[in-house]
Amino acid sequence: MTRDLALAEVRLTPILVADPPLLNTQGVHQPYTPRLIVEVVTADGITGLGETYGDTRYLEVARRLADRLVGHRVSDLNALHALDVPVAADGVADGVGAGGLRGVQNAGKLLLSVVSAFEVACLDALGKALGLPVHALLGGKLRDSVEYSAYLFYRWAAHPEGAGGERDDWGAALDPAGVVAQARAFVARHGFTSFKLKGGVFPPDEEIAAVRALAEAFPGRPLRLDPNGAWSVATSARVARELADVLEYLEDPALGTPAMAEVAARTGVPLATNMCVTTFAEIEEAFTRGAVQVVLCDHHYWGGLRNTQHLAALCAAFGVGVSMHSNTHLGISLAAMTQVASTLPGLHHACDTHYPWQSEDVLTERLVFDGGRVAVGDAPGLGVALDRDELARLHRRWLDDDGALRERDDAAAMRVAEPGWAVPATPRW
Ligand code: GKR
Ligand code: MG
Repeated sequence: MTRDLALAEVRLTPILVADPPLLNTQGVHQPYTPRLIVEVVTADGITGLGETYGDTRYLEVARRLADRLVGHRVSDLNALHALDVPVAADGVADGVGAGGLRGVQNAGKLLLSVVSAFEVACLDALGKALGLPVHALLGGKLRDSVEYSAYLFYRWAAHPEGAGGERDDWGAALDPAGVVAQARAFVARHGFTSFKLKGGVFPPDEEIAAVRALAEAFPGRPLRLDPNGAWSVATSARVARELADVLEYLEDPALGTPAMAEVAARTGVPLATNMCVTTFAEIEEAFTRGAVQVVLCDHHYWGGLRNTQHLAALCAAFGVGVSMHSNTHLGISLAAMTQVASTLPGLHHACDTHYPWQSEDVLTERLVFDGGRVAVGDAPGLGVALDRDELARLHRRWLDDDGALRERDDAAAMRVAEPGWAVPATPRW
């Protein structure tokens, strides 16, 4: 039977999803984080799902893109990158983005993040139309499950008084003992065997102590530390030296390719990044200078699942490793991350995910970590289904918000606890 793969409708639903008070160099996560759920509906009535950042500037671009998509065939994935969508008019300022710590922000990256959600939604719909999982559309899976790392954060037990938000039972983690307790909870709840600590929050010696405590509690397990570029070259080199025997890699110790290249020249610890290599244009300088040994792919940054595969191929050509970055995300993205990760031949590191921190989701069934791994589904498309009641509830929260939470702003969230707080100048230490 011939399917009509042309899009008849595109639905965009911005939502606010509960987020715990996780600390980073830019402040603290807000009680609710904006995400955008994308639905593409074919003329035959097949719906494909995608998910991306939900801040207004992404939403505006997504609306423009959606307008151009009716009549577009879900199999025309290359054409998604050729649609004429004005972005610069959104006044996206160049500079290090507070929301997402994704290196320099610019209009091109913003567009790729929006396109990524449409590409995933089209692949989901195409897979459903053909009766094939997304990984089959990407050339087929190489593994039946994908390993994720426990993403440890310094955090408060609850959002500050008056900030609102949902409560959870993770407790505070503000010192080495708290970090180890959090890691044990991750193991007990999800079976993770590899750990990443988000750093850049406390002075480096405290974070070194936390990683040492993890190494003692979990001997031989892969450990990573990521201060999001908060350190000078000298501090980065010192931390690398002090943790050389326990680190799998050190992630973005210093900000930018030149600084990372200097650190790399001073240490044998592999350096990873999701900040200085976030577009194809940034690869040449970083790779030829030996600034990074591992690149964290992220389909939201790179413009989709197929670009993620292209990135992995380029990394392989240069002998650079691949891992996977995450930002606050829900199950649609976790399903997409798992499907593409299953197809990457050179993936030798556990992927990052924020999913265990998200108590809410828009799926009828949450994805499950078993032994720290997510099974690679073989059901058509992404293999996930939308819970429309939950989508409506989280959208209602977005509608009811006065606008304050519709843009992720970790510094503003921090000021609720500490009025006058400002993002520290870089390098902080
Ligand atoms: O969620 O606070 C956070 C993270 O710091 C996130 O914003 C980063 O983009 O996870 C990220 C990273 O690896 O740099
Ligand atoms: Mg990082």
